[in-house]
Amino acid sequence: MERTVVLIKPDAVSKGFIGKIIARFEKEDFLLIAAKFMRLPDDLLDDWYEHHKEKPFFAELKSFMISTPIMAMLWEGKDAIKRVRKLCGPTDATKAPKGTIRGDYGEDVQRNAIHASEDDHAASKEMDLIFLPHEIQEWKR
Ligand code: IDP
Ligand code: MG
Repeated sequence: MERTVVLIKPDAVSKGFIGKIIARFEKEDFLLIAAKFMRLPDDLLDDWYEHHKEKPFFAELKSFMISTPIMAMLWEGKDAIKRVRKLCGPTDATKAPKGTIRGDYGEDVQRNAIHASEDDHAASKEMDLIFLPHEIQEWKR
């Protein structure tokens, strides 16, 4: 079983889409193993978006990400990383097909409703940045 980190971002949180987005994952039989409604610390965001730190939109991206609490979750399932990325759709919500989470709930390339770990390496880094071991539910399968 694979684990992946999902954040419901401030645009979707402020529009009341948390429940609708969670339902998408439950419908695909992913299991929720950890969750926190939290405001992300500034230094965590520097680490999280390290790959964008030289980009002109970096400061704006960070201020967007701290504008409200986010819903951070750890979802478990078969091929979770790839399958969850597929459910999210492409980064630019204006280009994301309807039926994907970004296509249905996102606004644009920045305010795109959701984050999901890109690969194995990102998933384990992001899991460690947000969750302590005792906050993770180990289901017997
Ligand atoms: P991803 O979220 O689809 O993995 P990344 O390229 O890793 O896409 O970018 C991380 C986040 O940075 C995006 O989800 C989006 O919120 C923001 N972002 C990416 N590209 C741009 C841009 O060109 N302008 C503004 N924000 C961007
Ligand atoms: Mg990414």
